[in-house]
Amino acid sequence: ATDPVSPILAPGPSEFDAHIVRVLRHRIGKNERAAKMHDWYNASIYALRDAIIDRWIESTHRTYESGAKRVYYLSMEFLIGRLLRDALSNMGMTREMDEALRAHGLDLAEIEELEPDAALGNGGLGRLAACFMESLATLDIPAYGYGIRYVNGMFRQRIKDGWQVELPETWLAHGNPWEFDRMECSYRIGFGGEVLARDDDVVWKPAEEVEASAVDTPVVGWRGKRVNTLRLWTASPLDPIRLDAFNAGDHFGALEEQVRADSLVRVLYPADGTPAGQELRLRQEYFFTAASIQDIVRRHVQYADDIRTLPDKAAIQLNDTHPSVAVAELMRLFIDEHGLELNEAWELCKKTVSYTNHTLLPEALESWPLPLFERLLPRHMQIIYAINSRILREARKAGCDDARISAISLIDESGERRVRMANLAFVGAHSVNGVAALHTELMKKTVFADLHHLYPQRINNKTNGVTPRRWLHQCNPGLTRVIREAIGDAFLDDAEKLADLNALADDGALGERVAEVKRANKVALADHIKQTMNIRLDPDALFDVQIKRIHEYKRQLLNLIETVALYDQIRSHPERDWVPRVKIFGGKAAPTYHNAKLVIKLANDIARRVNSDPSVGGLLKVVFVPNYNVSLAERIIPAADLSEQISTAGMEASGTGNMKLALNGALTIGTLDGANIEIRDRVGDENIVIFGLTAEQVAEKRANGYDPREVVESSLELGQALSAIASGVFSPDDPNRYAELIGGIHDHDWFMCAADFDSYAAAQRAVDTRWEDQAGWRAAAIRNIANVGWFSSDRTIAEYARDIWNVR
Ligand code: DL6
Repeated sequence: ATDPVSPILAPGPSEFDAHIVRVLRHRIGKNERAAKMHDWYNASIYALRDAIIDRWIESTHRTYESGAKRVYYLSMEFLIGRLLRDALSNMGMTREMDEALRAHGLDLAEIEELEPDAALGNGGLGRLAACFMESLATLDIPAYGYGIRYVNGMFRQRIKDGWQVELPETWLAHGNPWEFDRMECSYRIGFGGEVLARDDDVVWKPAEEVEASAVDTPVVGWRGKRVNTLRLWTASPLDPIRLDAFNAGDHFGALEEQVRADSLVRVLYPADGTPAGQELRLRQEYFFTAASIQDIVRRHVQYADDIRTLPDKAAIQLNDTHPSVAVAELMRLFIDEHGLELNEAWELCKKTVSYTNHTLLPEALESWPLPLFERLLPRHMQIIYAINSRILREARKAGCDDARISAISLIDESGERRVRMANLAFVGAHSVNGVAALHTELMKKTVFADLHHLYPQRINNKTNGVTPRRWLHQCNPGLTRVIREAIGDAFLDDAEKLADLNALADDGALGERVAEVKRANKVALADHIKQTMNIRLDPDALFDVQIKRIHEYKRQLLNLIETVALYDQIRSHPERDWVPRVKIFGGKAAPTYHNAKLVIKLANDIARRVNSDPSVGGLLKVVFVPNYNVSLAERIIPAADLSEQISTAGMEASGTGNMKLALNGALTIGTLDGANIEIRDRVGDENIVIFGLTAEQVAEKRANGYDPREVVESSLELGQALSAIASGVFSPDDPNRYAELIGGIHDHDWFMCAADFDSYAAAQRAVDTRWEDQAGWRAAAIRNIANVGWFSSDRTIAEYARDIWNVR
C-alpha cells in the first residue's frame, strides 16, 4: 500500500502502532497473541477513527461557531463501498497504518479485503451521492447526507448455471466499526390516521408511529480538512413487544411492531410489483425524509429562534424524486408546528429546497396511487392539494391551456389518479437540475416541457463528476505515481491540472510508463479472475469493459450481438490479423426485470461457448464477472483499455463510469449520449470513438416508425449473429431461450440495437486498427487522462454551491 501523498496529520509510526495495540486490548479485549485478523481489522479502523473524530468534532464546532449555511443531501441511496482505504488516504495515514501493521506481520491490503462493501445503492445515482459527500468535505462545505441504514443493501449476485440469483448482502454481520449510534437523536414518524380541525389549527393524529434514530458515519475530505456526517436512519417500534400478547402465548404476534419497523430499513429496493411492495417503498421514502426534515428544522430552531431564516442556513437537495415528499413535510412543519401561513411557508420552502432529476425514463418517474398516498399521509395530501390549487391558478393566469394544466398538475388524472412526485419536487424547489448538458436540454423538451414553460428559469445543468481520490489516487496508485513524476503534485488538489499531461502526450517514454502500469493492472485483474472464476486471460489482449447496471437502454445486448458477430468473423477468416480481445461484463439486473436477467444468461452462454472453442485460438474471451460492486469497479477500471458507453442516445442521463474509465486511461467507444458528449468535447474527436444515431435521430425514428427487419436483412453480419442467438446456437439446452428477446429487435427495436449495429461494428474495427498502433493508442490514453479532470465531483459540487445552494 503506497500513500499517494505524504503524511499530513499522522503521528509517527511507532506511536500509531502503540495506539492500535491499545485499542486492541481495551476496546476489543484481546492482546496481540489472541487477536484474529478480524480483530486487527477492527482495531485498525478504531485507531484511525480516533484521529478522524478529532477532526469531526472540530469541523462541527467550526460550523456552529461561524453560523455557516449547511447543505443537506437527501438521498435514498449512498453507494459507499469500502471506507478504510479512502479514509486512510484522505487522512494521509496510509503509510503509518501500513508500517504499524507490518510490525505485527500483517498486510494492509489483506486487512482492507476484510471490509464489506457498504452497498446502500443501486448504481450511478447512489455512487454519485457518495462522491458528492466526499467532495463536500473536501471543499470544506458543512454538509449532512441523509438516508436509510439498510440492513441488507443491494443484493449479492450469484451466477448459477449462467443465471442471476439474488442473495441478501449481510454487510453488518460482523458489526460496523465506522458507525456511531445517536440514540438521543430520534423522531417519531407517523403513518395513516386522520386529520382533525381544532379551532384554527389542524392536527394530524397518525394511526401508527415508529421511531427513527440516527446512525452517523464520518466522511473525511481530501487532506482531512473537514469531516462531515452521513446520517442514516434506523427504525424501531415505540413498543418493542406486546407483553400481554406474548404472555397469552402469541409469541410472534407480540413482536409484530418490531417486524413492521424492521421492514422499513431492511432492503434497499423492495419489489414494487405488488400493492404491498409499493406501500413499503412509499413508507420508506416518508420515513427517512420526515426524520431528516425534522432533524434539519430542529437543528435550525435550536440555534436561530426564527424559523423564517431557515433558507439562509439550510440548503436541502433532493436526490431524485425519492425524497420529494420533503416538500409536503417541510410545509407541514412550517404550518402545523410553526404557525406560518400557507403563502409564507411556500416561499420559504422553495427557497430552501432544490431537486436533481436523474432520469427521463417514464417508468422511473415516480407517482403514487392517490388512495394509497391519502391513506398513509392524509395531512400531506391536504397540503399537496393546497399547493396544487395555487400552482394551477398560477398556470391559468399565465395563459396555460387545459392540456398544459393537466400536465402541470400534481395529480395525474389520466387514469387511476396518482400523485406525481417529480412535479411536486419541481414546483417546491427553486432549482431543478439535470446531470449532463444533453439530459438537461431533453428535460426541458420532454418530461418537464410544460413546467419549464411556466417556470423557464428553474431548470439548470450540473454535469456529474466523480471523486478523483477514490477513482484515481486510491484505485490506481501506479498511474498516480507516474503522473506525479511527469507533472508534479498539483493535480492531487485540482484534477483539472491533469491537463499538464497534454504537453507530454506524445512523449514515448511517458507512454511506456503509462502502458507498464496498465499492463500491471491487467495482470492483477487477470489473476483475480483466474482465482475467482478459473478463466485465464491474456494481459496483452485488449480489455474491453462494460460494467454498469444491466438495462435494455444501456445495450449490453448490442455488445453481445457484436461479440457473436466477431466470433463468427474470427472463425470464418482465421487468416486475418485479429486483435486479441477480452470482453468483460459486470452488472446486476433488477430482480423482476426479465429481459435484463436474460441478457446476463446470454452473456454467460456466449462466454461458455466462446471460451471453450479452440478455433478462436484465444483471440476472443468473454467474462461475466459476478457481483459487480464498488470494490470490483476499483479493480476493473484501472485495467480497462476500452470503455463501452453505448446507450441508446437520449436515454442515459449522464453516466459516471464513462468518466472513471477515461480518467484511468481507457478510450471510450460510445454514442452521443449523456456525458459522453461532454467527454468528447474535452478529449477531442480523435481520442474517442463515437458511433450511432443521435438522440434526435432516435426520436425521429420512434416517431415516424422504422422497419428493423429491413435493417436486419441488409446487414449480413447482424442477420447471422441474430439468427445464431435466436436459433439456440448458444443455448442448445433450451434453443428457444432467446427467441423472444431477439424477436423484439425484429419487431420494434425500441432500443435501436439493429439500427446502430453496423455503425457499432465498424467502430469496433476502427478500435482494432487504432490498437495496432500502440504508440498512438498510448498518446490517446494520456490525452483522455489529461482532459477529464473537469469531471471531478469537486467541480460539480463547486457549481452546486455557487449556483444552487448559495454557500461559499
Ligand atoms: O446522475 C447519476 C446517474 C446517471 O449518471 C445515470 O445516467 C442515470 O441513469 C442515473 N439515474 C438513476 C435514476 N434512477 N432512478 N430513479 O439511477 O443517475
